[in-house]
Amino acid sequence: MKLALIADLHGNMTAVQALENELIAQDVQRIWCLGDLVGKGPNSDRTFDWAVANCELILRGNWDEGVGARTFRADGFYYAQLGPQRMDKLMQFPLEHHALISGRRLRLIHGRPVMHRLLPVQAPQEELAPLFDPDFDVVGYADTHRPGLRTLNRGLLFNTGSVGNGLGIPMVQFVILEGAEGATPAPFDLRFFTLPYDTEAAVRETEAQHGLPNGHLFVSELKTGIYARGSRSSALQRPEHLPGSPIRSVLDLQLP
Ligand SMILES: [Mn+2]
Repeated sequence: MKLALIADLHGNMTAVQALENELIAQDVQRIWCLGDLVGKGPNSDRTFDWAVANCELILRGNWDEGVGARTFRADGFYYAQLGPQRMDKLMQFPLEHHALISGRRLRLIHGRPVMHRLLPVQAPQEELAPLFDPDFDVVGYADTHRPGLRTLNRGLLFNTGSVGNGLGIPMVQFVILEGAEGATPAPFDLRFFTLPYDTEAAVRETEAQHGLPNGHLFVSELKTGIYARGSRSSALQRPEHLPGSPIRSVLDLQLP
């Protein structure tokens, strides 16, 4: 079985089209999406529709939940772009999925909101180990927008990276898992892809969406792969969320 694990499309349909072409070239028919279809990028409606049409499984990420639950008034652009039917579906995606592949018990999540804060694969072992409870062998997630792999005492932890908002490497990032479905021990193979795509076209798409919240920061991330939203000043562009809640809680919930 050959299975693509993708995540963090974030409204970047130019990146998703490049992904689709590569999955066809790699003869991958099955796609599981670990969430964050929407927000940040220019075309949340189109990435949502692509995922629904092409993915066997879609998990709910922190951005899907933030938008779907109408957490932030500044996100009104996304509500209008998605429309009520897609908005309703966002909150119906499950938060996690379990599978048995090559005899390994696999747990898949987006990251947040199952994780209470953003955890890179380099996070302290004591924070990551509970993800393997009660008896998982492999945990796969996304959320950081950076691919990663780590062998913990509890098992294998991997991160798919991001399709539409790759950080560190500003390309389409995803994983192809090869294994045999079921309990029989067998090879379990992960391939980490970093796929170049037409980032200039993605920038043009973003700049054409007038009113996209923090569109200039998304353009900066597309061009450089350097996270642009971490500064206090960018957090303060959402002032209506700040009274009564520290800036840090806003960052924890919504970023990247
Ligand atoms: Mn994300």
